Amino acid sequence: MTITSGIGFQPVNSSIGFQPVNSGSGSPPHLLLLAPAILLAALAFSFTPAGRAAAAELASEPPVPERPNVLLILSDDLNTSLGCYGHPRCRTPHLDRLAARGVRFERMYCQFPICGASRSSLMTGLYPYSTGDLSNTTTFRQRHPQLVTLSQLFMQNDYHAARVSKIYHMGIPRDILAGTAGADDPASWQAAYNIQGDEQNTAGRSVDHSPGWNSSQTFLRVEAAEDDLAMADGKAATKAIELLKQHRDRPFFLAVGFVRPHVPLVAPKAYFDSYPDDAMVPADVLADDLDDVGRPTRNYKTTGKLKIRSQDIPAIHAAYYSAVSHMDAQVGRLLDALAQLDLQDNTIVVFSSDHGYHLGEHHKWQKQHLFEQTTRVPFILSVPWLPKTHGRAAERICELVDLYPTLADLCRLPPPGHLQGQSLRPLLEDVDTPQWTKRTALTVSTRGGVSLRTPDWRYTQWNDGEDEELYDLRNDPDEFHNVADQPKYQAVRKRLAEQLQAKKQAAGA
Ligand SMILES: [Ca+2]
Repeated sequence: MTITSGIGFQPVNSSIGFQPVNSGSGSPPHLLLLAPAILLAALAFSFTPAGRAAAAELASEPPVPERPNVLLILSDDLNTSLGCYGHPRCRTPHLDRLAARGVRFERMYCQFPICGASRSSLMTGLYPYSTGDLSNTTTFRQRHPQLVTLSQLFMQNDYHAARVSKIYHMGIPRDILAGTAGADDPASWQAAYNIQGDEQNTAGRSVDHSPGWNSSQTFLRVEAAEDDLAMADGKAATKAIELLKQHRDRPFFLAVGFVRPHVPLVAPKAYFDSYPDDAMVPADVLADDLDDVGRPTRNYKTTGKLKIRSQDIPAIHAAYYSAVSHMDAQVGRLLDALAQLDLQDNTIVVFSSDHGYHLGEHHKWQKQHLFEQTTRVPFILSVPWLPKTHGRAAERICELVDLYPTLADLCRLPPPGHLQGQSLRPLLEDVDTPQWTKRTALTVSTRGGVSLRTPDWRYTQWNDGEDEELYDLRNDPDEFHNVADQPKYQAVRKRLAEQLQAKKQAAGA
């Protein structure tokens, strides 16, 4: 048994049933006293078939740290435009290398396609109906003053928990311009660092690609004259690296929020130069696509409503991908720092986004919709000591609300009783495991919207059930044809409506 010097971890092989014997940070003499007993137990176990299999695995797998660190990276308004998700144009080499050291979740869904409500759900482990956050506010503390958030659980277990930039809701660009905390939950951190950036005022060529839409959320491109380090996400990465250096010798939970590709689309000019407009491919759309959906959603954030001109669409895509690649490079800086600081093998890295994003599919833009592009999020979970699934994709239905119990499980912290998700650990050990029983993902939205995603169907209600949408994903993966009114689908519509109702109630509606 070896002790990783200076960091206070000890290898524990959970697959053969060892419990951590050293709950404090770094007490090697106790370990040495316990070692003979553990060796005897291991020797007896090794005579069983399961024991031999476990011993064989042990030979090739890296040691399990007793108190792993957690680096949680959240991007903002990022859909699955990532190389490792098979995107044909957007380049994300650093997230791709993280995916090679972890599992990529292909069907991970957010619980609310807007920043504030999604983030408070993810950090509390509760569905939005239970947090009470059903818009862009973050008020869960009013309803749950004593709730232990994800990072608080780590704090209570003697971890250092820190936040850099946007984890709970912040208004972008407002809170970045002012360097303010937005709707942060101060109880969640021992230390919190806001990032100030110049956003749309950054020096460089600036173009508004949706000039007819007078809004702070307009598609503004800023080809910055300065480099990565001068951007908001560059500064956030720099601060996070400084914290990794400071806290490398004790267990930490570090949450780093990157604000790109949220608009304004600010990035160094070189990224924009690498995405020429004429290489972009607009989404396939049906002219009458929205004729079959309810009135509350039909006109919400459409190409027409936002006055987006068709000739500007390629430039919007190019600017979005430029911002994604810039953000990806900041992820790369964090991964490099983990390796340089010898933290690579004892740090769990999670990368995700608060929700997906439309870039013209269904004539729609941005968020708060309930189609696949807005509800599905990228989710990469890297656990260095579970290498059998590295580079694999999990195809099973999962929800962001599953993150909290997963991290508690992986770090062997006692999960609080309020959690509404399930640990993803079985999928990290076997991406096809029958142990994963979740079959539905629930996403709530504004306008009385709620959607149930199953492996084969999407069933959505708007206007508190007045309007319905049903998509047969085996035959219509692009969700073009709402079949909720068709006679032959009434049995499945009724079954999904019942499932949705049951899941809503279980989620606290
Ligand atoms: Ca349609």
